[in-house]
This record gives sequence, C-alpha cells and structure tokens, in this order.
Amino acid sequence: MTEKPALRLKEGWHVLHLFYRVQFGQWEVLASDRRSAAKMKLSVLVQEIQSLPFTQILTFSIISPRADIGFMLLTDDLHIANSIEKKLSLSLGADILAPVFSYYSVTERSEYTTSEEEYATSLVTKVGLSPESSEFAKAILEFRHRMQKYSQDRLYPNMPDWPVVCFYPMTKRKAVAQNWYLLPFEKRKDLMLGHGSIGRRYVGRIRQLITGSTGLDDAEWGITLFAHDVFEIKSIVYEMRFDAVSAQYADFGQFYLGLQLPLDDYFKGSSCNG
Ligand code: 76R
Repeated sequence: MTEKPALRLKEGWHVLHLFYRVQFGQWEVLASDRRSAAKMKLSVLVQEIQSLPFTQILTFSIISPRADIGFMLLTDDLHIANSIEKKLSLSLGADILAPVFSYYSVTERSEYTTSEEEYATSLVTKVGLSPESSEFAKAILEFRHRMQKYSQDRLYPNMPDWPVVCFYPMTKRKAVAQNWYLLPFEKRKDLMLGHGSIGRRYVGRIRQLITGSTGLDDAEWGITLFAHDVFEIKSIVYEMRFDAVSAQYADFGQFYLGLQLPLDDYFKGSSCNG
C-alpha cells in the first residue's frame, strides 16, 4: 500500500480507533448504482486491509448516537495506518463519512507485571521451595513461558470477534493531592494488583485491550472492551469505579458502544441499505 520505509515501533503495533457519522442526506441523493459501487469499494478496501500482514481491522456499528460506523485498526507500520485512515474516510465518497472521533494509541506491555526476581522470592518465602530444588527451577521456567506469552499477547494481540465492543479514552488523574504520577512505584504496583484482581474475575466474559497514548493523543490510554453481553461491560466498568485506581485516579473520555459486525451486515441493517 505504501512505498515508504516502514515506521515500526520498537515493539508492538499501532492502533487506530476511527468513528464516523454517515451523512445520510448526501447518501440518499446518490443514484442506487453509485451507492452500490461505494459500498463495494469500502468492502474491497476492508478485505484488502484484512489481507495485509501484521494487520487487523474490526468493523463496528455504533450504538451511541454520536457515530454510525467505527473501525479499529491494528498494524505494524504507521505509514500503512495513516494511508488506511485516509482511504477509509473517502471510501464511500468524499462527503459521506464525516469523522466524529479518532484515537491513536499503541499496544504496550505493563509496567506492573511480576518480575522474575519477585516470583523467585515468593517461591522461597511463600511456597517454601529451596532455590536449589528441581521444583524451583521448573516453576521459574514455567513462569518465564507464561510471562513471555502474556507480553506477546499484550503487544501482538489477536482481536476477538465478540459482538459487543466499548471504547473510551482514559487518563490518570494529576490533581494536587491526587497525582498518580507522584505515587511511588511500589504503591502504584500495589494499587494495580487490586485492579488486576477485579479484572481477572471477568475472564471469559470480558476481553480487554489497553493501549498507551501518552504524548500521542489527548488521553493516556485507549480502553477497548469486548463482551458477549452489554451487561458485562456495564458491570465491569461499574465495579472498577469502586476500585482505588479508577475511583481516585481515573478520568474518562467519551464512551463509544458498538456491535462488531461484518461490513455486509452493517450495510443490511443500517440506513445505508439500498
Ligand atoms: O494481572 C494481570 O495479568 C494484568 C493486570 C492488569 C494491568 C497491568 C490489568 C488487568 N489491567 C492492567 C493495566 Mn486493566 N483495565 C482498565 C479498564 O473503566 C475503568 O475504570 C478502567 C478501564 C478496564 C475495564 C480494565 C480491565 N488497565 C491497565 C491500565 C494501564 C495502567 C498503567 O500502566 O498505569 C489501564 C489504564 C487499565 C484500565 N484490566 C485487567 C481489565 C481486566 C478485565 C483485567 C484482567 C485481564 C486478565 O487478567 O485477563
């Protein structure tokens, strides 16, 4: 798609969330063969994007009245992300998709995961293993594998096809007496443990992708949640509100709730049909 040398991250992928409103007034005055050609153009573009290496695109029908259609793009090259964004915006015709909101962030590993040293100490002090034992060596090896997989999944995620999706930007608070960034690392890590333990209760019900955007976009993270049921989204976001990390230190942007749908189904179900 582009001739320029790739702009890859040191690690991880570029992530773009794109939300548009369909200008139905402009759309409806188009002759029906022009509308069909426009829909075909967007479908072909999405298929082309899906076939690019290290690239995933998800298509959403947005429930919130502030947008109609949304895309989530993950890719390894920023030039590709940029060129796809321009193409998507124009795909149905110059005046049809009006951008409502976009968010750029990158996949990242967590600063707060347990280090091998910490795990080794806990094997000795909590489990009672001797550092010379074969059980200890086996547990460390398993830990290494687990952490490697965990980092890979965070940096190079395989996006789920779960039908309900919720996206919102989030920033950690920087008030005078409530500044996340003035807390010592150990305190932050401790607070994140509480956050993680709530999150883990939603295994199988919520899949989340937390992507970092400090210095790249207006907030510090993009939160993308997937579920099979809207109730689970409401439930986790509500429960997290009571957790210190969110209750004391989180500020949120606008929420975009949508259904993950193949483009054809979007066209069939929306006023773009016909
Ligand atoms: O324990 C672990 O393996 C991972 C722990 C973990 C980290 C480090 C984790 C677990 N998250 C982490 C980081 Mn999370 N997360 C959010 C939100 O609406 C709100 O109140 C908050 C939005 C949700 C819903 C959520 C869900 N998380 C982060 C960060 C980066 C913080 C930083 O680096 O300072 C943010 C901004 C953030 C926000 N989190 C989980 C979840 C869920 C469901 C889990 C469990 C995932 C799992 O174990 O599979």
